[in-house]
Amino acid sequence: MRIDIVTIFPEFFDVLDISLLGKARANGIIELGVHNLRDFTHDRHHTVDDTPAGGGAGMVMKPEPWGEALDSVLEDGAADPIIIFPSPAGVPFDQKMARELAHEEQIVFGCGRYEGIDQRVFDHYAENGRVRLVSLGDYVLNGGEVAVMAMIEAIGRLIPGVVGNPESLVEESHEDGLLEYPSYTKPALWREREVPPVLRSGDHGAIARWRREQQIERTRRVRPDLLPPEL
Ligand code: 6GU
Repeated sequence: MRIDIVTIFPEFFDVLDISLLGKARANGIIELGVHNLRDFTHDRHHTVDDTPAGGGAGMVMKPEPWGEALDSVLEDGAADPIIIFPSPAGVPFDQKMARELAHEEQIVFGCGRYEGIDQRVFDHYAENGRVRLVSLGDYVLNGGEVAVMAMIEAIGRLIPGVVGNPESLVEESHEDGLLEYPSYTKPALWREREVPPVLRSGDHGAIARWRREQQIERTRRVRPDLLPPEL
């Protein structure tokens, strides 16, 4: 998969050199390009924003640098890229979307700052390709960079070969629509708290049933909105 990021803070993404994603890049599974929006300006001050049409507070990102940056990134990219703009006004990002995006050949992330990007940028690229506004949740971040980091981590670990043991992807929160069950390791007794005896029983059927009950109980308690109607 090829991932391109357009941002005014390219250093933000230096951390993608490390950990699981860094290894995936070294192995050639993920190809990453980080592009500075200011490189696509032509004035002395590398201006990327201007006052909002119609008045009001804050600044809006100008369309011209975005047009040049995105054209350049799309020029030598995949046949059918998807462009994602992180935005609190977008559709909610979830595990299902992460799974779908893990199959893309090229994802381009456009990180907005200030009060947003001139609407014509979205409209222009949506006319000839796939454009999505995507939100991490119902709160406001100063810019899209942190949101894009989260999305790249969620998508990247679902690409075959990125996570060493694919089985570890199966039994985790949201994969089967429920929250994950609690995990324990040795020692059997720690600070007067013991590992639930069923997990030490060797009875795999009983363990599977206990874990399932724990998933349902936990989901009902903290995320009743996720609970399927039959539960
Ligand atoms: Cl994707 N972007 C910004 N700027 N704020 C957010 C968000 C995204 N998701 C939640 N808040």
